[in-house]
Amino acid sequence: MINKNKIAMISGITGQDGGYLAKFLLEKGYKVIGLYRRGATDTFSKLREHGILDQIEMCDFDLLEFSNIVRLLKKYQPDEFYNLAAQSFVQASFEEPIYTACADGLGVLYILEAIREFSPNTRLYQASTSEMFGLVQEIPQKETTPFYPRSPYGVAKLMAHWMCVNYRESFGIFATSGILFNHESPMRGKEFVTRKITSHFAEMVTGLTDKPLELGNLNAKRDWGFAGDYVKMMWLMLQQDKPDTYVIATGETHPIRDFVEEAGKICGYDIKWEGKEENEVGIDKKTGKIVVKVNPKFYRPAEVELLIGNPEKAEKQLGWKREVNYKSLCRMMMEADLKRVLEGKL
Ligand code: G4F
Repeated sequence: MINKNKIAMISGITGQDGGYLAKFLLEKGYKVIGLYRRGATDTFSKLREHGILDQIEMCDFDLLEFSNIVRLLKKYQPDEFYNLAAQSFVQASFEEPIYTACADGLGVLYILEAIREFSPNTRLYQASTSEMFGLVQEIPQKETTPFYPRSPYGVAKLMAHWMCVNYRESFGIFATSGILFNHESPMRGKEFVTRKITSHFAEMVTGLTDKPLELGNLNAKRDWGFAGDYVKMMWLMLQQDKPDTYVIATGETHPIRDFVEEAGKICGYDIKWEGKEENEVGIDKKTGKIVVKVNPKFYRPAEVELLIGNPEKAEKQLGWKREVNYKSLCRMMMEADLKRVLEGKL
């Protein structure tokens, strides 16, 4: 309980990271102000599942409403502001590029301006992303790797990242940018590939569906960590003497098909692959049943083929080490979805 009187404001609190971070900060004694967008499809279910909803003061918030951001900052003068709000689904950003650019790019500038004018002592954590590396210019990617985003989402996030750097250098605002690689958990939305896989397999193996799982590019590689580990880094970054930029990653990468096989194994499927590209299928060797099928509908106009991060700076400077590895993460997610199916809560 070292931070009894500190106030943390978390935008995007209803998302995966918001729940883990709020829980972590409440345990540290923070007063947590949760900002959420009224009408967002994702409501309070994750906060309820964490058992913390009644401990958070919830406020309406919209990244595109400057006056609303100003009022909140003036009223609470938070010690720490974690900006986790965003249109965070890469594929959707190709269909909603303007909204994505406004929310994920301009929205962060609104927050920075509001901090600069009305709450200059607030420390900002900006949720940056490995999507900014896109067509990677170096392997593995670190803080100094040149950026090459491959989606409107990545471009918008890059604008936000550079705004943080600029406000740091120009106005002395404590704006820290955490370049987080993919981070997953049982609280991940089902539109993201890992959770799409575990939720579908849970339904398939329990007989709730007999349809194969339909996926896009099986060969893209991701560096997947556990969201519960990564939120601790967000906090650590704001406890430093100076704002900075940090890569948070595991340093391991796996293709999507590997995660499919791993999750499948936990459900008793032994998957072999047949066919090529859009005709590829995954067949359970024991039953001969097709359990996975490629559907080009899920291909992206421009793909990020490979992500693998180098977390050395964060490990050294922040003294951080992840606790959950790839296989345990996959098992944790698969088992959580199997349990949800059995309890009728998927
Ligand atoms: O799970 P994804 O949708 O995550 P993506 O695009 O890597 O983005 C996530 O991580 C970023 C950090 O690097 C965050 F900034 C971002 O907000 C988000 O959290 O897709 C992962 C990979 C892609 O290569 C995609 O093409 O999986 C491939 N994939 C193949 N089939 C699929 C599917 N992705 C989804 N969502 N659905 C599929 O059916």
